[in-house]
Amino acid sequence: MRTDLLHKSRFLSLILRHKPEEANLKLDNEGWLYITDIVKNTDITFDEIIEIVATNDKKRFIISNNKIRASQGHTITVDLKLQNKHPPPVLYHGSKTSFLISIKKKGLIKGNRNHVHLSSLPEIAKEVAQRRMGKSILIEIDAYAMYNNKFQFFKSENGVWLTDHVPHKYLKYTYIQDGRKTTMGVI
Ligand code: HQG
Repeated sequence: MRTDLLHKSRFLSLILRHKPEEANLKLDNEGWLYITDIVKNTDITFDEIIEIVATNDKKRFIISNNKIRASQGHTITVDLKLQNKHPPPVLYHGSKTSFLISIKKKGLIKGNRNHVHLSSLPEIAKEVAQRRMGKSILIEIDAYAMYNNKFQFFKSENGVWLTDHVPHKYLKYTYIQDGRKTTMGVI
């Protein structure tokens, strides 16, 4: 994606997930903004919005009825109207060894976001982990056991698995070292 579009795409993420007030806008309860309002209040044109949505690597945004919203990743409260869904038996989450002591105590928590974000593919979870500095870990989640124990799972419009909290007993860790994996089991 062109650099100027990438900046605009990041700004769209900011206003659609975290701070709509940066563009003097307010999301509706389900996270939508009118495209025309974004065009009015920012330097992003209608055509650029269409191009960003179409070319976004993770399909982060969705357009419907002249409105746009982020498919996941919000820190402001929105109701995406997602239905509880049977997850694949194993899901993955990428994190950092520096978070391990806390993860061991609290499990995976959603922090500022509305959900804990999980992936059906270990490669994607690894990429998520590697967005941050430091030693990465790939965490395997026993989604099969969680679902049987009545935990709810949701799948975002762009295929990210979401849940409220993953207690430590459902986690298994793998350290990622220079692209190689070392399985450490449950710690
Ligand atoms: C960690 C991207 C301490 C967690 C990705 C993560 C994702 C804990 C960080 C989406 C913890 C939160 C979200 C605990 C979890 N103690 N740290 N108990 N439990 N953590 O950015 O999952 O590219 O809020 O491991 O694709 O990294 O933006 O969540 O490192 O789907 O579309 O706390 O962001 O999507 O970080 O990433 P984040 P995330 P986009």
